[in-house]
Amino acid sequence: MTAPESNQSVESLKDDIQRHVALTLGSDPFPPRKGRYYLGLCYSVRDRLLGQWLETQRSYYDSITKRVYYMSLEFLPGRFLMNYIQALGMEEECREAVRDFGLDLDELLEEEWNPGLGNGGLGRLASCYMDSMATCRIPGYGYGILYDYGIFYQTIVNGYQHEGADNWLRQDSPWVLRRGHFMFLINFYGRSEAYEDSAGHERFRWVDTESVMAMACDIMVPGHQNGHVTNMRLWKAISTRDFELEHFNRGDYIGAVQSKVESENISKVLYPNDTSPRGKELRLRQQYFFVAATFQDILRRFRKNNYSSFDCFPDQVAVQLNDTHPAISIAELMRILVDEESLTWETAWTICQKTFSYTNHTVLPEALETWSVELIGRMLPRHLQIIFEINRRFLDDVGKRFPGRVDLLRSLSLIAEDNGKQVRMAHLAIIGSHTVNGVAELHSKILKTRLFKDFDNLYPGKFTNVTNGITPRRWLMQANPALSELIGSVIGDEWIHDLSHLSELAAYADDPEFQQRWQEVRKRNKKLLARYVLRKLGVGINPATLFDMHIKRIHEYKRQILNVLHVITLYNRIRSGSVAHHVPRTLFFAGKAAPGYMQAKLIIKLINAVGQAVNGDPAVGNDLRVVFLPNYCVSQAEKLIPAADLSEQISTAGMEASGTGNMKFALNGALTIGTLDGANIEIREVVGEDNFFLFGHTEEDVHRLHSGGYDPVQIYESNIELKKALDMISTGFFSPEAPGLFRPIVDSLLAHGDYYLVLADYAKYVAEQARVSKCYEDPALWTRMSILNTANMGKFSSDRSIMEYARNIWKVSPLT
Ligand code: Z16
Repeated sequence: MTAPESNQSVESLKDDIQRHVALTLGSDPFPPRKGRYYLGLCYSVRDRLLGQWLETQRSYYDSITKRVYYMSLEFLPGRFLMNYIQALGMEEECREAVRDFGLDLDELLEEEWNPGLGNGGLGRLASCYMDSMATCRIPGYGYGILYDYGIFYQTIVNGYQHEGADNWLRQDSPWVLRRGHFMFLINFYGRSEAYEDSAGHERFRWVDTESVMAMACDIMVPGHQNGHVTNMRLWKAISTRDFELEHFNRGDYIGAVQSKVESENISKVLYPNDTSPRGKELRLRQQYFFVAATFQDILRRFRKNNYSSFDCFPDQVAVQLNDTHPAISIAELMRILVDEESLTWETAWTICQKTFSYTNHTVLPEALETWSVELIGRMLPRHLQIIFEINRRFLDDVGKRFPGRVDLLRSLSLIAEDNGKQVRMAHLAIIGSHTVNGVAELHSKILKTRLFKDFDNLYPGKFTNVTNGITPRRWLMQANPALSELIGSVIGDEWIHDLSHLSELAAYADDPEFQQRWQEVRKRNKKLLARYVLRKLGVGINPATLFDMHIKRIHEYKRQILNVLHVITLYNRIRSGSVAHHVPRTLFFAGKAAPGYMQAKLIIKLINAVGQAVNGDPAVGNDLRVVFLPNYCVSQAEKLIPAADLSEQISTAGMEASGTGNMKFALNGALTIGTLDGANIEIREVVGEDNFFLFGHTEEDVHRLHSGGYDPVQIYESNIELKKALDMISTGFFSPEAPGLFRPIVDSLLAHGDYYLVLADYAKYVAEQARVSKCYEDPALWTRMSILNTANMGKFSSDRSIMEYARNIWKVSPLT
């Protein structure tokens, strides 16, 4: 770009910003104020994307291509502004424009609130996939709910988690385009009524329903500098006019307003449980609301292309179910095809199976969704009938193929009977889909050989794997500009859209000059983080120490406790002077606990209590620090990850389906200490055994130990350091004001069998941590390992994942 042109574009951007401040926001542009100019910049950037977005959406219609519908109750897109700016390739322009107003772009970016429309990995994965669909030009849409309140805002008060309301739309977001005229009617409750059609066949219709409207709200997702902009459509609940009129006519004004407000509660708040769904009525209402609205939109688009027959529906539509949360889709599509479009059951079922595919994200038994037959029957009476009919035909079929196998019928049935009648949503998703995938090799294998073994026998080839990925745009280019620049200076920028190019870095792994530049970048990132921690917590940390990070949802299977036991062990060693010298470490913890998960909340308190003891002990000095950063979210992850030396991925083997934080760390040059679990296994495979700190029992060991004979008490008795650490916790060393406070944690380990095998892995973990420290003392070795981690992470781009879905599951190809 020539200088005059770029000056011109900077000048016109400046004009736009001021015009928006004055005419969109109605504020005086003088003097330039941060908050107003931030919004002015947002609107100016948005203007530049809208044209591309309209054109992309039009091109779908023109090419009558098969589209992908990625249905997810959760999205965690993170902040948009920088993502949009970089997608448009106008970062320098923006920096200059705001600089001319005496403002700093990086400061403006901090004005943006994070849309927390998800819990953790599953929601963030959906957003990485949106980014990759846009960058790979896969014709697709994301569908979800526009919650008024995202995941709760976490504060730490006296070491305890407190939950605050995250009213992220309080000040309208410039990124959410509300389509006030674009609404669908959604029905609930009522009853299913049989009637005879003109040909004398028995048919059903859903009558006497209550209804609510779904309003479309769109968010743009741009590809990286390719002019392609994908749409994410989030539904917001709006009460129907009928609803109001009925009450108003009765003269019941207050009642009218009250029921209006209640019906709009559907999209009010995200449920904050990550892996243990609670069978709450409002949650099922959210699921169906979102499914019914999305299918009306899908059908509207299908009809718009003038299709003569529904037989070609699966050639036009691929629906990916992100976990079982949208699985009621299968009954909904059957209802539409059979009741409204008058297709035969058999035809409708074939269409369904060709349309849907389902991604499973967990094997934890408490996470597998079920809904009581009573609730579904009440809220969605016609859908329950359809589910029963699907089940009847399915079990009929199984009975014919495996005569006399009552056990098999019971294990495969859509209805579980052991705990009152419950509909198993995973079973519905499996039989209604053509493909079911797990999210990492090990996880997919467990689905086939343990969790859904009987289904795998029944439908050979239906189960497959697509290992998760992360978008290099957000997780390297945007989050780590210094490293991106260094990488670019030796291998160019190809990696941004083809991450396999990172392998060219391997040639520099032992180059002393490159190593030094690598270390400088990492040091710089650590200093930036230290400044952030000081600002946020008022705690000083030393960037020369080893930054050891455990950041993810707080859950027993993720074993934050194992890490805490290591910290206490180091603490005891330092205090007793039993190590000649110690590699100074700073431990970072961050993550939210589900508000009803008491054990997880107690773990947060314990981390903070241990931190308080360690940080306040003069005997420890700089050698060990523990910080818990409140309110972990996407933009906090972007600050933490580029500054990490060590990534903690220490879940009990077999329990973390994939993990994606593990990928973000390794991509940014952190080394991993981890178990053979989820995607850790595949990360270790590509970065090399020598460049990964492995410990712990394997999934098969875990399975064996769970089958009997595991005795944590015996391990406790025989390991002095472990015993000491546990005794300190249970006798109140970290809670002198309430000595029994942490008893439930120690009880879960000693009295209740240590289900997550913390004690079983303790010794190996502590030993491997010692190896970490030793390697860290050799900067050339550590830096080499770090470079080789980044260099070999090409596989974990979400572009690769999306292209696998496109080729093998959706059967769609990129637009040209
Ligand atoms: C979630 O984030 C995940 C699983 C689940 O059942 C529910 C939620 Cl909200 C996570 C997995 O725990 C994690 O291993 C995986 O990487 C992620 O989903 C994306 O697949």
